Amino acid sequence: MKITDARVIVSCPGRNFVTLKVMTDGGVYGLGDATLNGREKAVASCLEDHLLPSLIGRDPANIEDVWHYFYKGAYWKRGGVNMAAIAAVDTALWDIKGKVLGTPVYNLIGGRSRDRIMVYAHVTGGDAAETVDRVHEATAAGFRAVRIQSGIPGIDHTYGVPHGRAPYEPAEPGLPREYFWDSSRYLNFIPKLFARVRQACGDELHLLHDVHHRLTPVEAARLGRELEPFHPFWIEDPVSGELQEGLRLLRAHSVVPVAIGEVFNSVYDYTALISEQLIDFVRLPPAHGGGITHALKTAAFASIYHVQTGFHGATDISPVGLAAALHCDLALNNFGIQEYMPHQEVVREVFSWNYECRDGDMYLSDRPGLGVDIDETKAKKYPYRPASLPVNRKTDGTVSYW
Ligand code: EZ4
Ligand code: CO
Repeated sequence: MKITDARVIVSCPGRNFVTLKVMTDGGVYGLGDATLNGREKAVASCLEDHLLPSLIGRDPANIEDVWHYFYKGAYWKRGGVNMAAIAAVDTALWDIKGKVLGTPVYNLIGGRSRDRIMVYAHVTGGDAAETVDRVHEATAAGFRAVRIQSGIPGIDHTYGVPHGRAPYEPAEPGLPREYFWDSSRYLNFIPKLFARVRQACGDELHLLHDVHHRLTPVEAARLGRELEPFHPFWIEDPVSGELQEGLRLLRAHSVVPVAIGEVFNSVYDYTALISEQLIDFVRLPPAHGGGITHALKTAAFASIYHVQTGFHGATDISPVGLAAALHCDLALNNFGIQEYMPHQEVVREVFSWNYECRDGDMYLSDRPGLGVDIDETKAKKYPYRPASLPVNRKTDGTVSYW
């Protein structure tokens, strides 16, 4: 079998998605997600200008060889743009292999380790009272795990806390907006939020929280300690991921479980964090970390140290990327939990998929390959629209992490 053609489809049904479609002489094609929020065109160019010309003519069956050809052969290794492009190629080849063999991808990577995939829902309120109300709505809908985020008293507009019930998209049209941040107000508030939610919802519900990389290591240690009585399932990105040493300080002072890595792009970002057992969950999803091939490698390394997966699954991962994560979730022994933020309704016009969320669990059908398709005619109806993630400033104007 030979790869005959490959094209990049950039489409904006409600938000921008970059999808790779790889065609073969057998008539079978495969899809990969190449969406990198706010850097869509860079990944499209990486594919069109640099990877795809040397992909044409190769045998799609040789996934491991193609992966290493692009990873080791590039000379410039790693990087978000490069690894998202390699991920798209890799995922498309797994999709092709599944379709050719007539079996779902999870069957090619170990089969089912479970029947259903526990997901966590996003719960966000303007304040603590509204957050509690929305947690009740999520548990009524069957979710057993929720990520709680809330507006912070004294901070005007916080990233990740949308106004009202508008569909939440992490990027907004146009140039980056600027939001404000105040760690001291945040640290004073979050333990109170957890106390209220625990009191209202009892001990069983899994509570997660995303710090969005904003704290210094010692601030993160304080947060970890103060949240311990409410036994969170995890706190996510407590410090910026590039400071691996920061996790040592947090770990020395708190037993709060830690999830990290949605902005990572390879197993090498994790070597100290996993081998020193400084974290508990790996967030790097297949779509941003070299595809299914590299996600399996990262997960296998994590499993040796009893670290589990908790893949990123926000709406800027397309249905193709989410399906790739779900096939891994079903197959991996050290699966922990999967993030799930439903796509806007309009996304169904362009993509069709084979997963379904019921009562807080995700189920995958046994459709061969990934089980996701794209309608290219519909995709053309929604041309690319520039959108950006916001920039955070401290209340005195200093640019900060977020
Ligand atoms: O900020 O996906 O855990 N989820 C998140 C997301 C990310 C966006 C960035 O593109 O932190 O909301
Ligand atoms: Co996050």
